Amino acid sequence: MRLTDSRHDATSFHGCAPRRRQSMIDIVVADITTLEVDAVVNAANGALRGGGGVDGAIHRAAGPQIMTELKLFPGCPTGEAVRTRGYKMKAKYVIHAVGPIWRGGGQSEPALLARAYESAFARAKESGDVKTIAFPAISTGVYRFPKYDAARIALTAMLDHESEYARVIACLFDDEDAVLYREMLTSLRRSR
Ligand code: AR6
Repeated sequence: MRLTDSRHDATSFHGCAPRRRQSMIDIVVADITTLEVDAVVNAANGALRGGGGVDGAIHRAAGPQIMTELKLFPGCPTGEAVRTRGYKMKAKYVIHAVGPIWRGGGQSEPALLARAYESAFARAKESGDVKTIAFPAISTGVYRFPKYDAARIALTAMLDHESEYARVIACLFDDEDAVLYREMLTSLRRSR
């Protein structure tokens, strides 16, 4: 199932005029490794040596060369991100962003998650040729960040940067998460 921000498909006048894009944030349910985008963001760990979840899926899809490139980095602090090539994936780049482990909220987890999204956007911008970028819901799996707050933080960053990209994709793994994202996006747009 594929869900999109409803504003994305709005027509400008009585349905007769050419379609006009109002939103560049797409909310989709998919395996992020299958998306045809310039950059896929990975929910990595600080060691940058692979793992489970979306990290494992990306390493499997990209092939072993991605680990060879990652070994050039000593690691990556929480809230930061590094960029590698996408190798066997359709995406030209993988941006490995390290979100925080949820420890109850008193260890700057929300600020660190926001920084992870900002760092990922910074690595994308530095490449000079990323027009389309897809994000998983960083920290909401093994790292247990509460989904509602994580969605608000993720979509706030995406709204801040959407004008710089042809497409920003929030890629969720199940329909329930996509519904949460869609409602959150509508509410955040209203409050801007
Ligand atoms: N495509 C899109 N989303 C996915 C996919 C996929 N193929 N697989 C999982 N998700 P997680 P984290 C969703 O645990 O919480 C790893 O071991 C998943 O449903 O992958 O940041 C790393 O090496 C969830 O909503 O990342 C780290 O050690 C979201 O992606 C640690 O897990 C993030 O879940 C990072 O934990």
